[in-house]
Amino acid sequence: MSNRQPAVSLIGVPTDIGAGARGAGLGPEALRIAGLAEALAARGVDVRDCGNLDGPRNPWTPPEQGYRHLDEVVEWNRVLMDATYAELQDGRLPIMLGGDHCLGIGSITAVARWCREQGRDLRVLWLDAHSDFNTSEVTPSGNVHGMPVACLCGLGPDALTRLGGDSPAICPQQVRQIGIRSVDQEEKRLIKQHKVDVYDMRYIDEAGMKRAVEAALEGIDGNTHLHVSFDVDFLDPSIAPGVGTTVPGGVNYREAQLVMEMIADTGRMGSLDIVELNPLLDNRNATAVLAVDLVESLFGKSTLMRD
Ligand code: HAR
Ligand code: MN
Ligand code: MN
Ligand code: MN
Repeated sequence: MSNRQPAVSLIGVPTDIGAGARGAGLGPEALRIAGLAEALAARGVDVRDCGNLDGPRNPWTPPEQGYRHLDEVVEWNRVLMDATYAELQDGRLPIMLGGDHCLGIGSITAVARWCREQGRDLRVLWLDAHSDFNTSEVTPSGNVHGMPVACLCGLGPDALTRLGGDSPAICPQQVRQIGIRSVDQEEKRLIKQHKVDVYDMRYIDEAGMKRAVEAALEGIDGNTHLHVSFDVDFLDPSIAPGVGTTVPGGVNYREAQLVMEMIADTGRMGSLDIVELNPLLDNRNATAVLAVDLVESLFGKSTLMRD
């Protein structure tokens, strides 16, 4: 255990404002109950739990002009952006406890701004079953948790694409997606058009997770800030049932550990989202416990001492 571990700040964002099922708003508490702070502290990490952010209730209304709850989504993301930026300014590694994946807009917009100011190169690793690259024109649901990557890349409503002032917050070339196995028809076209680098389950089947992660991490160096956006539905539903949008054929336990261990080996992770955990659909908090186990690996817990 080394004191090279960064200090972390847990930021709870108890909302399902962008999701298609209720319950992800309970995610932060489930992760706390699964022992996230204690597990990190046991690894020598200085942990600050900032508690939960506050924001509008979920009105649970149908889409308007292609978006569900856009005003509320904007408000939650604004609050999260400010909180994330404040922790980065304080020299800490923010861990966002979601909440649904629309919150990636707020956290990553803050990270992108901070990286620009610090002259750091940002790389975003998007671990997910879904590409989350829909727009209001093509979304099948209007749920904004299917749109965060597009919004961050400048495709979406001004209120989200310009959350941090500048748009786009990031460009598609900074993103690597792993574990993808559910992409809507028109979303596929957008992914291709914007040349997002996707390591889908087919790639993982054929080349293996090691090759996928090596490719996704290629080119990072000492100046890179790695942001990991971990959508729990990345994992196969047999090991992670507690999510609103399960897709079969996902990442298994060992593959997931390998991803996290390889990220830890880079020493470049500077921020993390844990999203889409839905305790109402979980089996005795097993998915939260698994998420904590994987986060421990992100912070260097591997089977053997390697250095
Ligand atoms: N692609 C579908 C939609 O846009 C489902 C998106 C589900 N998204 C998440 N996050 N669970 O990855 O409605
Ligand atoms: Mn997602
Ligand atoms: Mn997903
Ligand atoms: Mn560089």
